[in-house]
Amino acid sequence: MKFIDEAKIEVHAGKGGDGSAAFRREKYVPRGGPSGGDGGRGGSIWAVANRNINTLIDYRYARIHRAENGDSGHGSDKYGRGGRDVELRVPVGTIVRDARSGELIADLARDAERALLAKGGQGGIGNLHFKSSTNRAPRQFTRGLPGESRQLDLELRVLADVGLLGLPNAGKSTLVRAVSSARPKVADYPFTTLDPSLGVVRVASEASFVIADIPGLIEGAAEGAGLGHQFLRHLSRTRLLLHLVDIAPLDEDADPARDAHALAQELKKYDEALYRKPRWLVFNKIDLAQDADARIARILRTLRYKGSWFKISAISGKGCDELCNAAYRLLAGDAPGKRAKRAA
Ligand SMILES: Nc1nc2c(ncn2[C@@H]2O[C@H](COP(=O)(O)OP(=O)(O)OP(=O)(O)O)[C@@H](O)[C@H]2O)c(=O)[nH]1
Ligand SMILES: [Mg+2]
Repeated sequence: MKFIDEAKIEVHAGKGGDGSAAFRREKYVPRGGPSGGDGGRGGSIWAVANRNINTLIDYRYARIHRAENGDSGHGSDKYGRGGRDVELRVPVGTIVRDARSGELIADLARDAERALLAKGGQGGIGNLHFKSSTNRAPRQFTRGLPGESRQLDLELRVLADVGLLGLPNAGKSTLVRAVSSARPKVADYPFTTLDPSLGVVRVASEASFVIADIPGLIEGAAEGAGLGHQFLRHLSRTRLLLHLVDIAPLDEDADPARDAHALAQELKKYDEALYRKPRWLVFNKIDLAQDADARIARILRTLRYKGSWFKISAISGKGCDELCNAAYRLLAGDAPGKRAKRAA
């Protein structure tokens, strides 16, 4: 599944500080020479690849990035301080282009790779550098130069980190709409989703992941029932599966526990490796059942399920943050067991 995560940003490097035109004023030194120092260089802006960042979504929140200006030079031979550089942390695999010309500026293929996006302006020259045998009291100095400014397009080819599984109508697309800006179609009939799509989920700054919405899976998919199970290949690179279970199915004779078991068996038939990935049960549509907790307890008991589970209402968003935070922690390698150990 080809999915390109994109962001448009603006970078403005710092201006160089002006050179200074000052003269030495000291007691007992009657005619002090020039003492104006140079201005500091403006801060530059860099992109730095970081393997802990998964998406470009932070750059849709923060579009404009500026580096500090350099300080002006001063008297007494003092040079201005340089502006601090800014480092923009981006996912490994990010491609940076000039938005106007389309020119490729950087292709950050490896962790910690750096690329200069906008160079800080050079500082001006102070009058102490203009001193010569013929001009002992120069008043010349130069101004700092402006920093580079650029409009940039960031691009990243992403793969899904988290995959959604569930019967048609379980609410997979609704969940993707609740937690990301992706807008897959939602409707109250089965097989609304025909093609997989991806959404970017942001749980905090520099903490995001990609979720895949796929068509509903039904019993017998391995034999071609429903849409078959070919689309499960889109989940092959995921690291976590969320199995959505509708606790209030329209068909009142439906048995969510039995269906959940059947669906897991379909997964196993398709690919053992996929079946063995971490998979959590997510009980959806809790807003529709007064006795949601009792229903959930019954399903857990019938399935003898001991893994992690969540209860949500994808339509109202209830419980979705907890689910996404937990998913992110697993992806970031911060499993609950590990955290307990660290705290101890
Ligand atoms: N009341 C309620 N309705 C929900 C909830 N989540 C989803 N729905 C409804 O359930 C129906 C199916 O939702 P979808 O998100 O299209 O389900 P899906 O799993 O993507 O379905 P397919 O694409 O057909 O596999 C829609 O009418 C949704 O509005 C929920 O938490 N509460
Ligand atoms: Mg759908």
